[in-house]
Amino acid sequence: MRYFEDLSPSTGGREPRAWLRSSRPRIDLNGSWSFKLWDGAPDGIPTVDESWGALTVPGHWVLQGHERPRYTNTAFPFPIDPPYTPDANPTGDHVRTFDVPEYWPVDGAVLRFEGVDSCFKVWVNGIEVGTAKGSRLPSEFVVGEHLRPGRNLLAVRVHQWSSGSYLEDQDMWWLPGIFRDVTLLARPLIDDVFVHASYDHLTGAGTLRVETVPDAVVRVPELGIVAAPGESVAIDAVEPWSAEEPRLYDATVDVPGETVELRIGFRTVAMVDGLFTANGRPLFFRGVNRHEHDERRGRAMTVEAMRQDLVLMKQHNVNAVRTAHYPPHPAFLDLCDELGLWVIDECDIETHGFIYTDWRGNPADDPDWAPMMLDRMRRMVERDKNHPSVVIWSLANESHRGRNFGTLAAWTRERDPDRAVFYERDRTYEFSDFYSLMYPPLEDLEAIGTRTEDVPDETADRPDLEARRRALPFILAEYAHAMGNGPGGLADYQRILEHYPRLQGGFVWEWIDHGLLLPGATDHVYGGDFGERLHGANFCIDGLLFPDRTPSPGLLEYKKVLEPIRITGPDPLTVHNHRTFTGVDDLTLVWSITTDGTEVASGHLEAPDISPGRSADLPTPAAPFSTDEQLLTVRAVLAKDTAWAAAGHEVAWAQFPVEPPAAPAAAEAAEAASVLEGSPTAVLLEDGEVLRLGGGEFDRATGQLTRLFGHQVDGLVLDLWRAPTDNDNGQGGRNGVTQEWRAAGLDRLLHRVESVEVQDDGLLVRARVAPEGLGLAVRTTYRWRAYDDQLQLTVDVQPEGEWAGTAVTPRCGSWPRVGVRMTLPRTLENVQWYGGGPGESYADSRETARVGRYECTVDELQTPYVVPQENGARTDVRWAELTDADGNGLRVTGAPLFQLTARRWTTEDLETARHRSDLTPRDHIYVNLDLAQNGLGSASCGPPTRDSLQVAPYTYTLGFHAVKPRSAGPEDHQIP
Ligand code: IPT
Repeated sequence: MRYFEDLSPSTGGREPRAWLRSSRPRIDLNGSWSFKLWDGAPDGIPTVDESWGALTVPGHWVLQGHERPRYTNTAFPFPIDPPYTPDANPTGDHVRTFDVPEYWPVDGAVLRFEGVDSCFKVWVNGIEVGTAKGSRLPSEFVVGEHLRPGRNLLAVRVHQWSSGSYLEDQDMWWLPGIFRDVTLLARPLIDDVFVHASYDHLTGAGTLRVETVPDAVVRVPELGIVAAPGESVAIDAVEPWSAEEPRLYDATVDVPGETVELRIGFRTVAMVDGLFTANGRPLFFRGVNRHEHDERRGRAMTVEAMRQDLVLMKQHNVNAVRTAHYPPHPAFLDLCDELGLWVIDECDIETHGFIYTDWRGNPADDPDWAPMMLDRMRRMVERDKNHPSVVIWSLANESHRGRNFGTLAAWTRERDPDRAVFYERDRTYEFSDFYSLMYPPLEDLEAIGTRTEDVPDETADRPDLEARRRALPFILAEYAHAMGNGPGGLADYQRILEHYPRLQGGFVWEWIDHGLLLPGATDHVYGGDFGERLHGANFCIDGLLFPDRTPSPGLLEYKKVLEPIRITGPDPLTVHNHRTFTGVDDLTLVWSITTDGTEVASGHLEAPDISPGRSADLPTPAAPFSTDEQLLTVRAVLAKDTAWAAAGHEVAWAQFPVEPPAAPAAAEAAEAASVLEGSPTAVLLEDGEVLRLGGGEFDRATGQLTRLFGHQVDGLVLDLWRAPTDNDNGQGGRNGVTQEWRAAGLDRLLHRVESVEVQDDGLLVRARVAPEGLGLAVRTTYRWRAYDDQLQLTVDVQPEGEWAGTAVTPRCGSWPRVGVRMTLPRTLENVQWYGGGPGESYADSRETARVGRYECTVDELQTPYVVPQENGARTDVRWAELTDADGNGLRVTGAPLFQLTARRWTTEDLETARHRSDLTPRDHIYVNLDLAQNGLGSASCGPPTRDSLQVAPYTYTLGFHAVKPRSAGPEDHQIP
């Protein structure tokens, strides 16, 4: 059997060990290598000739112009024929020379690969030294005897497919290659180090024991420790490590000729009374699932991008990361130690594609595969065992139930009893210290919180296992599928997660969109873009970051709902500390009061020190008198710079309406007068085919608005449609609403004006809005009136006919939106509004929208989802203006609120576009003024949306005004 198809994990390699920062000499072998791609696995030793090209290592050849990347979600892109691979097994030969200096200690030197996807063989100076599998794990070969001073030749043959691929069916791009660092290390004298650093929260004492080679000396200068290997040293008082205060102590391990540098964090994790604790306190994970992804480099991550990920997580109140679904580059965990994140380190095992054999032949349940699986677990645990940030070992993802997990869990517990073990997919949870699920509906989560969940089928006749499972704490391994526009509903999940102690937090799926930018391209590609027959489409474009690492609105919403400090009020104004370990003395509280969006007062509040879990009341700032809308905004910001944000960075905020002091009678009267009820002040003029009312001109025959305060407008009609989001579409048609919306014809509504009635006080247009081919309809009236400088429109909507469904017509229970659409001249491209912002918001993703005055251009209102879909709505808008460069334009007011969307393309353009570049600006601006939109949800992989916009009668009112040039208010917020 060929080595890449056998079940041996690797041959000729060294035993796994920790990733160490050593003083021993090393030669960096990253850089430009010679490269040749073969269709299948060639024989013989790679030999460079003129047909070879160059390739950058670390890197994936498919992202450097050789063949193409491939994306499938669950399906293996080869027959399920374990352990075999198809003959067409792309194989990349990589060759480079390197110089070993005369003085360099070749004896016992080790060649180390941090990650090669998926199987490789290595030759040094023409001598085969070994093979390895396990893409996201290190391999080491002793090569010293084959080296010589001067020029040496290194050849690596990488097979895209191997028996190992059956264990690597993660939902991500298939990206072969030497994608992590390659290094030649002088013989390690300190072979391995295992740090055990615990913390006793009752006494504040620490214990340190470092296992390493016999003659080494362990030093922690700051603590005055000089210890022998294996010696247990008690320290009376240490500062513990936590994600909130990631205190690290520099340490060294020395032998003559080698120093290893360590950063030690003292912390103890334990299960106490059915809860997972660190340093004596139950942890609460505000987490994300993170794949390694770079839009150009794939999984060949730079350290800068890793740091950027973690800085962004910290800035967005994320405190935990699950390394979905494989061990990350080792430098990532160093950064987690340094910046402070709790880590679930997940092994490189996923056999998901066996769903297509109904799990027949699943390697996880086949003892023949146990050695290969255990090899992976050992390589992860040994490599990462010294990171205080890693608190949980995850055996795998999505590999069903299998006996081999028992082997992995037993070995792990034996080797490292000081951490917990996690595996989600085995419904008995026999080998896991946690109960866990993915994407449950809220009701299920609530039942788990109260321990009233249904018994899983798998434990129904195993009372012993069921009793064990029911006692376990719960982690929500994945939820809130952030595909496209969404997720919605984060606040609902958070409320439940925080309410029940058994629920120890969750991990949103997922951190970053996997869109790839191929050389020279401007659009991000996803599955199907190369005409592949089997692919996962855009299912991996489901992150909180866009592929270029710009935060999406979903991440901003997550930041808000995760706030570890909560501010409630306004009277009493209370600050709640939801942190686990630390007080709030790193924060400053600042407040401001705005009147109609303009700041009129501001100040600081002295925050008393509040211990974790406690709260304190503060004096509510007093507002000056006003009859206009007044809002108090209180923000908790960092008082000092940290490693991940500068002083002033906002951690939490809240906004409250200010109750004005009792208003003097005159002011009340003034306020009453501004309410637009009673008699209209302008009358309708008939002028041939044109009707004039206030600033509006209408077509006599159709009742259509044609001009507004001199600006040409078109097509102001009822609109119920939006470009479906990925979450509207559901998963394979399940749980989504798009199908139902299309079945009800909402994507093909036609309008028939029934009457244009000129009335004493205005114009009444009655219309029937109904889909092609169906009998249902929406009776719509547009009532126009004019008051002084305002033209007012009241839209009344009455559903009629078979919305509830009949034997032949499916039920349609919700509408995408209720509002009007209209077309404006393209020059009215400057937008100002007073309402929710600065970014988009939707019914179930609006916690982060703050009421204020904002301005930007129509182009800047767009959210650049990789796959175009509904986006960019601003909610709770009191008024909005669209003006041209000279300041002429229109103002729209709500009564009191509306939702604004404006773009240079139509909803239909947005709906049919598959990539950003499919959207071409048209000659107009298309504006939607809505009463409401359907929620977003996360049904692309999850339960149906809860915040649905019911099919029902609605009435709402808008006012239109002219805008003339004036100077902008100095307080207007700019969208950054
Ligand atoms: C879950 C996978 O674990 C994850 O890798 C990803 O594919 C996610 O779904 C959806 O994007 S599997 C879950 C649907 C049972």
